[in-house]
Amino acid sequence: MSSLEKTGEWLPTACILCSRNCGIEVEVRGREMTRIRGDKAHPISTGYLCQKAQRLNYYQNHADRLTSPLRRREDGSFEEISWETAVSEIAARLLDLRDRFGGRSLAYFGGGGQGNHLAGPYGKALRTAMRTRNYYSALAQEKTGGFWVDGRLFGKQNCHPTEDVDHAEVVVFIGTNPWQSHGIRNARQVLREIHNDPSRRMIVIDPRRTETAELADLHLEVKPGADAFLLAAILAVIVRERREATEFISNHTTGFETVREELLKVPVEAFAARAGVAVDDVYLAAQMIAGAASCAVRTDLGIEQSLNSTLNLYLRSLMYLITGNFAKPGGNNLHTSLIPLIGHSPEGSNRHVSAVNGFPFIGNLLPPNILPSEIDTDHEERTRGLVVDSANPVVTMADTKAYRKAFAKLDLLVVIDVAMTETAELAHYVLPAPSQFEKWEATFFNLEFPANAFHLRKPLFEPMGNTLPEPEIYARLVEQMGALPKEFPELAEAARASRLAFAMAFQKLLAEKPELADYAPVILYRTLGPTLPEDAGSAAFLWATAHQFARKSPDAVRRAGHTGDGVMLGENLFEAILSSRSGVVFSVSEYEESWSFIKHADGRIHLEIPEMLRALRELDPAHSPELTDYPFILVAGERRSYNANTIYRDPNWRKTDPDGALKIHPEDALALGLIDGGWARCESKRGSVVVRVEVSDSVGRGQVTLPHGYGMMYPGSDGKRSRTGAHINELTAAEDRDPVAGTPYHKFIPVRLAPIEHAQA
Ligand SMILES: Nc1nc2c(c(=O)[nH]1)N[C@H]1C(S)=C(S)[C@@H](COP(=O)(O)OP(=O)(O)OC[C@H]3O[C@@H](n4cnc5c(=O)[nH]c(N)nc54)[C@H](O)[C@@H]3O)O[C@H]1N2
Ligand SMILES: Nc1nc2c(c(=O)[nH]1)N[C@H]1C(S)=C(S)[C@@H](COP(=O)(O)OP(=O)(O)OC[C@H]3O[C@@H](n4cnc5c(=O)[nH]c(N)nc54)[C@H](O)[C@@H]3O)O[C@H]1N2
Ligand code: SF4
Ligand SMILES: [Mo]
Repeated sequence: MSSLEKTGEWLPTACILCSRNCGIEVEVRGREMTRIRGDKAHPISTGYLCQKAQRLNYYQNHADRLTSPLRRREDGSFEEISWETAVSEIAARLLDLRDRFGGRSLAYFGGGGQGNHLAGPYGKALRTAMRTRNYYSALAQEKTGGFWVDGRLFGKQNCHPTEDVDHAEVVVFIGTNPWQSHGIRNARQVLREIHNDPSRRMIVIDPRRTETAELADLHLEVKPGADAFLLAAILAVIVRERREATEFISNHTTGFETVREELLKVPVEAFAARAGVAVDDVYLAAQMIAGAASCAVRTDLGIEQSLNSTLNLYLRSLMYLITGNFAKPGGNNLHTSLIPLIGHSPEGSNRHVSAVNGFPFIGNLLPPNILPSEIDTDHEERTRGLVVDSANPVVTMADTKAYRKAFAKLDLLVVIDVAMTETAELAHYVLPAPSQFEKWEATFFNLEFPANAFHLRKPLFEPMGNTLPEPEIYARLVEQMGALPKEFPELAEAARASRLAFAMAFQKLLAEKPELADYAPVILYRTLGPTLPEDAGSAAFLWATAHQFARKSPDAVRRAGHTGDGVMLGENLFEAILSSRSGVVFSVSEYEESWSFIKHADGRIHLEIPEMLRALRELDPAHSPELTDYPFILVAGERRSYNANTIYRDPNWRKTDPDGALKIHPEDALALGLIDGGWARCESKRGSVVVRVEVSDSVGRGQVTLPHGYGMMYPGSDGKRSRTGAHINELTAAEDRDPVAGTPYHKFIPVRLAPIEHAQA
């Protein structure tokens, strides 16, 4: 691939820092990414990018890149080993644990971050060989409450509604700051468009006066953690004033009467007061939402990672559903997926719960908040072996202390990463992967509607050092574990002959040996893979994916401009995915098609969720959390201009906010004797961190905020490793989580603060 080592050429790829994955073009010189600009040919981002993407060379080239498989010695140091040794030893230890303690003793974490999901299906093959379902990921510390609600409303947890912000008259942002975090297409551009258009309105529900809130027509400064009260009050006003969409409700839903009765019991004034919002503003919001020709509701961590998380997400769904803003332009719509991001876990089955806590899977995932207690126990089915890929849970998941303690008890910890992370440092084996610009990659964030796109990215550089792409690592492990033969000569031969011959041979194999279906990605990689151009073998499974999708949704594929009859439509879709360097629209839906994505047998939306209505009944406006010892509410994890999860390790990528300062209201700072630029100790019931102070009136009294994505170790010019900024998950506790989804209460961490001298800091 030395032809990739070009000088001064602009090459298309995508930004890997958030789920938008904006198309970018990179000027490449040697192994450096020298300049970066938006790619106008990308079908969704059309040239947009934000300031974080400009710095991607700090991800590509830094001191912590891994270049060789490593094995930990007794004394904790690492030695370089060959891939053959690594694969055979790991496979043997996985088999040993599996066969002695059962597949349930093994677990898997991650499998893809903000930019890399192409290895996902291969990771699934490894889980099949491990005979485990235990699958933890960052999604299950934010989105699973919503998935659970969607499962009840629409029939399956992977019925995923997406908000059509582009066409909405009124947009409601709850607990999200898209100006910084994005989450919606070309956020800054779109937010300005809404702000400047007199016929459109924006409502923001956020305790902080964020950049997004500054652009809003109505900013409801809810008290931290009190969203359930506010959302219930808004819904109550809508039904009290009979502003619900009567015809939509009777034609398309069930259970409304029960929901309505519960909402009518909501004491609007008391709930508004508890939420800290003027009653008039509650009425105004209800009128704006119910009176709009169309309304899209977009939510994120501000309500997902706070008190009443799953209830909040249910109430936000009712907001667009009872007002009839579903399956229409400017509403929330179910969308197609070329590759679904998650699956569906049946409720009430004892096979779909964790071994120790009995915690139910949602969307096939378990919440990271329970993992330490699944390991650190005497339970006979405790987790003993763990494979982590593309995640740094020791820094990023709630309760670092519990994680470190639990990980020390593992019989086997394998980490696959591009960098020496805090989690990798605890591993028995560390397996190095090429960066996302050194291999074929893609994400499965294909969540758009009506036009949905997929971007298969071609590598810009040769792989660094002795790294192997994840698909190769997983294929070798699965083969070494004896789950699959190393060769399928007949398939390989058919692949060399023609795609049609291959299709027939592949179908014949799966018909004869259906048990191989879970290993299909590996089989395709080994057989069809070598026939694909430009070493794109790891994308081979997309051939089967494209065919399945075209069979299921031929009209949507044709509307996206792909042609061909029968199998040729799938074949052409695959070719388009493989050859389009800037991404391709794979489906264009009609708005009414949202109805066909509902999975309830009656085709209706089931509005009544008894557990949620009970949680609503139990909301007590007279009761507030006890805050005597820890009087401040810390938002542990704010998105800012210069944080991007833990994807950048070199702190020099930041242009501002080098320490990730704690924002505090001027009067609170004054009362505590904290000064702007000074230092403070921030202490929760679980731990304490030292923070830089930034006095800011964008936060309310009693609330303070810290960014996430700090607190990692990185070597300075003298080679000594030091920490940048506060490691906020030293403050969080695993047990502070939502009862339904297990998502953490990161936006509601009671803390106390005290000034300290710089020397101490
Ligand atoms: N710059 C940047 N962008 C990112 C990322 C990054 O690291 N940096 N990470 C990406 C990832 S992984 C994700 S999941 C998204 C998350 O994106 P967001 O959820 O939009 O980001 P946050 O800043 O964590 O939280 C959003 C808002 O919740 C508000 N909030 C806090 N407490 C409450 C509350 O009690 N109620 C309400 N209603 N709001 C509250 C905060 O003030 C904040 O403005 O961002 C993505 N984009
Ligand atoms: N307190 C608190 N904690 C938080 C948050 C918060 O707001 N507050 N935010 C949470 C959220 S929403 C999220 S999504 C998580 C994110 O946390 P994680 O899921 O742990 O993921 P990332 O920080 O995105 O980084 C993933 C890892 O992927 C590695 N990586 C990058 N490219 C590749 C690759 O090509 N292959 C492999 N194998 N590895 C690669 C990086 O080096 C890094 O170690 O953090 C969560 N943690
Ligand atoms: S919004 Fe910014 S961080 Fe997110 S993908 Fe686009 S350029 Fe990257
Ligand atoms: Mo996230």
